[in-house]
Amino acid sequence: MILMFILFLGACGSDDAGGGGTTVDEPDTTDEATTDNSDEAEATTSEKLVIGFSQVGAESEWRTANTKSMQDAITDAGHELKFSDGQQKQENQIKAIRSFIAQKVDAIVFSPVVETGFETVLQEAKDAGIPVFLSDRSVDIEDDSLWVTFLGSDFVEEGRKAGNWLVEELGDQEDVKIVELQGTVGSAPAIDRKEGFEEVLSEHSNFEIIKSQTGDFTRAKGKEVMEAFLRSDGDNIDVLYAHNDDMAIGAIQAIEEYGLKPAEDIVIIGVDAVKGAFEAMAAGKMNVTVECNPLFGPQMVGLIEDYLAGEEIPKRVAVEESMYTMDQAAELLPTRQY
Ligand code: GYE
Repeated sequence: MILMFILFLGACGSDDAGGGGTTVDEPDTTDEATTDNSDEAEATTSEKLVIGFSQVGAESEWRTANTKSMQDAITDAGHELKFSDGQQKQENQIKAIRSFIAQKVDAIVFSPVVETGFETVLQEAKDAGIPVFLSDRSVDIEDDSLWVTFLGSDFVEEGRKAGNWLVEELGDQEDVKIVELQGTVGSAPAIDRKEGFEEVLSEHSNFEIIKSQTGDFTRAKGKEVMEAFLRSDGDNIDVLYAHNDDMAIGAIQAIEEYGLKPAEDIVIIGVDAVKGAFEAMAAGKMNVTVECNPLFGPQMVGLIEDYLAGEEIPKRVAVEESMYTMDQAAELLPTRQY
């Protein structure tokens, strides 16, 4: 009993060292691939944490599934969640992070709507000693000490997968004309999915992207922009590459209203692999979707707990994913969780 009491006192003592509000020493930078928190307080894993989550918005099926996964994981682990929906606006996210700092949360989960412009607020979080965990989307900031880790998908690879599928399907066809629905301007998935796709196509001269415009990752805008594409290029369009399924689904409606057959007259490629895409594929209206798995709430909570318990965390953690075609859709649809 006495020994246990001494151990308990020891644990309490070390807890004080990592208290909020103080700037912590720079972590050892000898290993750039990890964030080492071993100087920090130990044994905080069983503690109830207060976690602030600044989410992008509610723009897509993917986002809804991701929000739920994160909320469930945080509350199921017995922690308290402070949630903020940024409504796809950077200024809302900056405000939310400032409010989390003022409330002295233990950790911030942050899914940045765009890649740039968050330096100042992330520096404020660092100065307050609050660790930031990048969720789903990363930032384009040189000082990587402003966040602990980035947990999310490899969007460039998703773009490559879309491109490779297209090359396999239509590689021997002459003069293939593609329209592209981009995600939110300046967001990591829009930039990277474009880059990966173009990287593959650049090696095949029979493909040409004739129109490329943002649909902001929503069905409504996807439909609207596709209508404009059809008005200007009508029967010339062979392929639609949409940076997410919601925009593809909006575009499918536009194509039908225009009097063409989606998946037959125009090949439809989406990204995310949400239920709506499986339904469209099972109905023969969409050809393929590249998976982007949003269900990484439990993985994120694990990283936060490990970090606050003093463990070394990799700077980059990937989410595992695949891709699915029309002929697999009906069989897999009942098993899809998002
Ligand atoms: O693909 C899209 C959502 O950042 C991976 O954001 C996410 C993307 C996802 O709006 O549907």
